[in-house]
Amino acid sequence: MKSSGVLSLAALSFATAVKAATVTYDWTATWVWAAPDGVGRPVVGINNAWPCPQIDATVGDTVIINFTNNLGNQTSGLHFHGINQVQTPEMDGPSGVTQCPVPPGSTLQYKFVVDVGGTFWCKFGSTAMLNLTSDRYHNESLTMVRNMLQPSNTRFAPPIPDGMIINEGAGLNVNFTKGRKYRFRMISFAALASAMIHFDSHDINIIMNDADYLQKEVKYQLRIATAQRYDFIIECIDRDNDNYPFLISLDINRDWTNPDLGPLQWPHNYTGYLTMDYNKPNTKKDVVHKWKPADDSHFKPYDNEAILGGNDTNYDTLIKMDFAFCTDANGYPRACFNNLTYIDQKVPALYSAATTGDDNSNPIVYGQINPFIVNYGDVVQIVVNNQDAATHPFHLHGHHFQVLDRPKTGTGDWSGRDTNYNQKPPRRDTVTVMAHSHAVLRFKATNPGTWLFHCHIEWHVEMGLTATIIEAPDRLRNLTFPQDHLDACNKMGIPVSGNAAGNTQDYLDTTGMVTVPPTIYNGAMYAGSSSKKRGLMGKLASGMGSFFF
Ligand SMILES: *[C@@H]1O[C@H](CO)[C@@H](O)[C@H](O)[C@H]1NC(C)=O
Ligand SMILES: *[C@@H]1O[C@H](CO)[C@@H](O)[C@H](O)[C@H]1NC(C)=O
Ligand SMILES: *[C@@H]1O[C@H](CO)[C@@H](O)[C@H](O)[C@H]1NC(C)=O
Ligand SMILES: *[C@@H]1O[C@H](CO)[C@@H](O)[C@H](O)[C@H]1NC(C)=O
Ligand SMILES: *[C@@H]1O[C@H](CO)[C@@H](O)[C@H](O)[C@H]1NC(C)=O
Ligand SMILES: *[C@@H]1O[C@H](CO)[C@@H](O)[C@H](O)[C@H]1NC(C)=O
Ligand SMILES: *[C@@H]1O[C@H](CO)[C@@H](O)[C@H](O)[C@H]1NC(C)=O
Ligand SMILES: *[C@@H]1O[C@H](CO)[C@@H](O)[C@H](O)[C@H]1NC(C)=O
Ligand SMILES: [Cu+2]
Repeated sequence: MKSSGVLSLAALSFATAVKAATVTYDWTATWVWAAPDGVGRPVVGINNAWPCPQIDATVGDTVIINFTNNLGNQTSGLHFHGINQVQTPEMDGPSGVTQCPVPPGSTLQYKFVVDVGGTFWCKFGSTAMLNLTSDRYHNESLTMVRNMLQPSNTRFAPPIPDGMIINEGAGLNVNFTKGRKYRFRMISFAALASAMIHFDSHDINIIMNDADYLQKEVKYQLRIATAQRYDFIIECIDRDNDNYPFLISLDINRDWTNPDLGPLQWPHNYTGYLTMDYNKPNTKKDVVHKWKPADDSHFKPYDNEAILGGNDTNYDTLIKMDFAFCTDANGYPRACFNNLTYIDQKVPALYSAATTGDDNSNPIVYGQINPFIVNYGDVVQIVVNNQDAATHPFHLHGHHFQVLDRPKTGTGDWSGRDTNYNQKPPRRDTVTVMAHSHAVLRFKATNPGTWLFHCHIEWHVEMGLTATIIEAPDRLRNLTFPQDHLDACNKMGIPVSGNAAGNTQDYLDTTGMVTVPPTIYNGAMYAGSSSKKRGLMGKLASGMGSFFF
């Protein structure tokens, strides 16, 4: 799988660059025992510790991470969620896409420039200033994925979380002082569930989504889907004179706006406090009678950037993806775009793009990874038709897209008419698409690379709900890779050139490409160099995912 033991990275402060610096880290992944909610299990730690360290950098800085995989029984890698990797597509991290999985005992260096400010994440990142939330699974992920990917799972059911954790178990309690404003940076590392948040007696002043500044929005409730980030301000005002509870609830409904679902289920509540007086006991509960979170598709970008292309109809390339669950040739449950599930190939997509000459603009070269070719400079419009009865959060690597339209549940597929779009659309990198409805997104193709577009529910990634944007292939033809990246491939026995099947003679010959997903799921399990399997986000591998603040 493309996301081999990916540890996603945390938290960069967003100060404006004064003078570009280089920040270097030495990170070794090892198994450590952790019990953030009282139930222990092995998790992937960095330098023998968990929670993992935070990266602090400034826009313009170069970040270098020497990453060593000492997990012993699993391949791994790092992905820097929300960092666009401008001019460094080979540093994006997903195994099978921009690199090979890093086998145990190997070291590989990530080096990139921080292109935008804001809150990003390292799946293992958590510090006092960062506040985080997650759903929590007690079972081992490999077992859960194997149980899910069985022909008997005809309802495509994902594992349901056992609970929720906030700030890796540390909780969230804010010392609340009159006259002060508190900036929260909320990150969802959840594998499945979104979270709702509401503060007793206080507005939520939303100023940023997914590291993009917004015109301030004053709201009462917010919903954060897996992989999203929100920065908001809570003010301690003159009349405040109490300890105020706030409520975070896991949203495990398939679609919280659907009135036909029966009684709403909010099984996992967390109450935190804005504490003004430590001598008062924190016993008050924040009660929410109905969740009606802010509609983030109507937020406005701080910089007022206009719709790309200048108007509703002016774009160069249309990528239309119909998403529905599907069944493969062996009767296993999968998720499909346009009736095709993503299947990991022999050669990582970026390596194929770099080594197949002019043919790299032909999607056939890449195999069944749902490749979409876009040309340099194109204004690209992505339309996702969600034909499922649940909402899904879709995430794009390499870009922050504009959200032109994200209509309500039951709207159905996109009509094909480009009208009534947001003229100043919010930009972000993860958007929730409503059930039986669609979303219209745009970005400008000025970042050559091979970028994943996928549902960020980890279970759906494992079912194949992923596409690959092959951006500006003519500018990828002479891309070179660092020797340590090539070494990882060699050690894994993975070819580094040719088409998806590793054919270096006839790039359009599809012989040897993988067209049916394997029936036995091995995730990132490593059993010596013969194992080419990749899989499982580190999050799942470690059973973690957390909602951070
Ligand atoms: C990271 O690796 C590079 C190349 O091997 C080395 O020069 C550098 O000293 C390492 N940095 C740290 C902090 O270990
Ligand atoms: C949470 O975020 C607030 C605002 O940034 C910060 O003051 C506080 O220390 C953080 N608390 C925890 C427990 O992380
Ligand atoms: C975890 O394992 C137990 C015991 O096998 C099983 O009953 C439970 O359903 C599993 N939970 C998940 C979320 O897979
Ligand atoms: C919050 O206040 C308590 C009690 O005064 C103090 O012990 C604690 O260190 C404070 N926490 C922070 C993050 O300032
Ligand atoms: C969780 O919070 C919601 C909203 O206030 C409430 O309706 C529900 O009863 C709570 N659930 C539990 C188990 O406390
Ligand atoms: C997917 O398959 C269905 C049923 O066979 C068909 O109606 C539909 O047109 C196909 N969609 C695409 C995008 O190929
Ligand atoms: C790639 O390299 C070849 C050989 O060095 C050169 O002829 C060609 O112009 C380069 N192509 C691009 C797109 O830079
Ligand atoms: C790898 O080792 C860890 C820690 O001992 C263990 O929890 C995990 O199940 C192992 N993974 C596999 C795939 O065997
Ligand atoms: Cu999904």
